Amino acid sequence: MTFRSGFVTLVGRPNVGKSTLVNTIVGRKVAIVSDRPQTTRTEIRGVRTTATSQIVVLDTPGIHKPRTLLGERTNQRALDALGSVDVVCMLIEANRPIGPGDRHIAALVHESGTPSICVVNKVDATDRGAIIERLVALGGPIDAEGSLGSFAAYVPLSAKTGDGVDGLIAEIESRFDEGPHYYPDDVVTDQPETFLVAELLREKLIADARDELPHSIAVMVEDFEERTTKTGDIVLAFRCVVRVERDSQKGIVIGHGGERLKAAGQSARHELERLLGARVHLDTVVRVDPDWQRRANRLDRLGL
Ligand SMILES: Nc1nc2c(ncn2[C@@H]2O[C@H](COP(=O)(O)OP(=O)(O)OP(=O)(O)O)[C@@H](O)[C@H]2O)c(=O)[nH]1
Ligand SMILES: [Mg+2]
Repeated sequence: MTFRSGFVTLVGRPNVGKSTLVNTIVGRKVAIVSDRPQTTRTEIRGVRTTATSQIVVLDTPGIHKPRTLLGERTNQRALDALGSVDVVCMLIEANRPIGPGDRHIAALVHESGTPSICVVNKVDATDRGAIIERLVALGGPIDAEGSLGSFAAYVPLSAKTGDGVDGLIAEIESRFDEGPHYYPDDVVTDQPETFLVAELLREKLIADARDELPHSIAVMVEDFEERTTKTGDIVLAFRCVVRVERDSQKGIVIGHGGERLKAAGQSARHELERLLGARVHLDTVVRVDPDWQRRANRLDRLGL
């Protein structure tokens, strides 16, 4: 039997569900998710391997009108991931009208010349009639309202419930040629552990954050150590630095008596212990660093 493999990029506006879909395709959480736009800031690879195929799926930052250097860089990362892959999946939301942002991204996808699939996500959040109407409009004349130009396939699904995801996987695999194992069978992501730790802590910190705060937070692991306890248990200890842009934000992140930061840290730790299969210790400090989003040297240091 032939083994098929290849690379697929997920693109779309912020918040359409790209990271959720990556996690569902891979079957493990590799990318953080939030209901705030512009959560993903770097390209993240997820890997799904079966007996007959390997899909390397690239999660990208949502493409948006940039207001900071960080925004410019994240957009560029998404654009870079459009070429040099076998398939591009453009995600839109079933429960929201198509807007200028979607049309802009669709034009970029078509320009790339890469075989493309239009994924209509969040079908669980709207009714069947609306989904069918959306699909009919998408397949209509290219310049008609509701069309995004011509895609090789249209797949309605729910990244959240998994409904329809097998259909997308089949569409992707059918466009792959015979190929190698790009990653060993047990690998699900290319990210180092320290990146996952920083991202999960950021996810917990932005989960109940309001207004601009989610955008102002950056998390980095500055130090890592593997310790053995007296009883012989291994503990993975990470020193995390949370950056915010203003003093007032520092207070909000830490919370009254440190409660908020503690709760976020605990929640991240529990999830990390499950994912890494080891005991985890997080040691976290919060620093104010005005304009970290606008300064190239800061972004370089943060790997952003
Ligand atoms: N109802 C519903 N919600 C979903 C679905 N997929 C994702 N979401 C929600 O949509 C929000 C955004 O999901 P993400 O996966 O973070 O979106 P994203 O496209 O990666 O966003 P950026 O990283 O900001 O570009 C979260 O609140 C998800 O829980 C879905 O199939 N159904
Ligand atoms: Mg994302």
